[in-house]
Amino acid sequence: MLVKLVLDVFMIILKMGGSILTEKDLAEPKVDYDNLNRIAEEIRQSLYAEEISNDLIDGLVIVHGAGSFGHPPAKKYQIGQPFEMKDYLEKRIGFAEVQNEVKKLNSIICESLIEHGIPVIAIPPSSFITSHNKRIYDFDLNLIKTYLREGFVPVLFGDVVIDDEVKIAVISGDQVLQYIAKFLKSDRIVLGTDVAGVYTKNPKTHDDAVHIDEVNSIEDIKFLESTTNVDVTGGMVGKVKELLDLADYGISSEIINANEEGAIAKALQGMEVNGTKICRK
Ligand code: ATP
Ligand code: IP8
Repeated sequence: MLVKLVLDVFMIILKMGGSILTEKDLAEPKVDYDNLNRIAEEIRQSLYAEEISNDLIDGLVIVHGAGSFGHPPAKKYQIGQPFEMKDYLEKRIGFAEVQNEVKKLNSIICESLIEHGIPVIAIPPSSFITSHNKRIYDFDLNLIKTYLREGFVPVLFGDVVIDDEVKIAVISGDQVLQYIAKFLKSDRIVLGTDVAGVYTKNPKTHDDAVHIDEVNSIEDIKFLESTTNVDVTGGMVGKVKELLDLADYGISSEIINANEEGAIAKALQGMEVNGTKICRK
């Protein structure tokens, strides 16, 4: 049975997708500053909105994706794929490169959030999380709890980690979110990406894609293709699988379109926003 580790705070996790914060289809790392600064402003407004209790600031965790900073090098070096020991040096260089890139993105994101008056503290997963066969198994949440108690907003992200089976692995921001949400029992989980949730097909490439309002089981998404060939962590399908896993613990989440001005602010404040809800029936 899960024990709620953070007590008596209304806890929200916001994932800002790499598709919205970066130009993800590019092979070169590129930040979308317009989106980043707009979303930072929406977060600021939500944290300090009069109708919202000040307690909110005690309970916000931000997770972001790797976008065009992390996915291209992770793909180039095939981090997480089996390899021979003679290739380990090259793999370690790849690991270092990916970590350095996601750190750069994290630094840019944190800079914008700080400029908008949000007291963020970056907590890089590679510095304290390890995995077993690409799934997180060692993740000490105490530091996150401590920062939350002190009124900070912890910022984590998709990163590379040491794995006891495949030696080095990529863990998505969605997996990080899922783990935190599960063990800290989050009250609201919002994932902002560049489409309004899940469709029957990729809405960016198929005009006939139909929106899915609610996903309750893996059966609902079995026909979906993987995102783009850039994403090393399963794209939209990988995201929904993580969220269904979370739904098994009675925790529901919503994927929304962060391109829509005001959508993140509304979702953080608990208002209705177009998107896809992931929950068990
Ligand atoms: P990151 O993983 O870098 O944080 P993200 O969380 O923003 O990125 P992606 O994993 O890139 O999100 O998933 C969103 C993308 O999934 C959209 O840009 C969309 O084009 C693509 N996609 C593919 N198939 C579908 C589908 N059936 N429904 C919705 N989006 C889809
Ligand atoms: O962008 C991927 O995390 P995501 C992390 O949340 C890396 O899928 C390092 C590519």
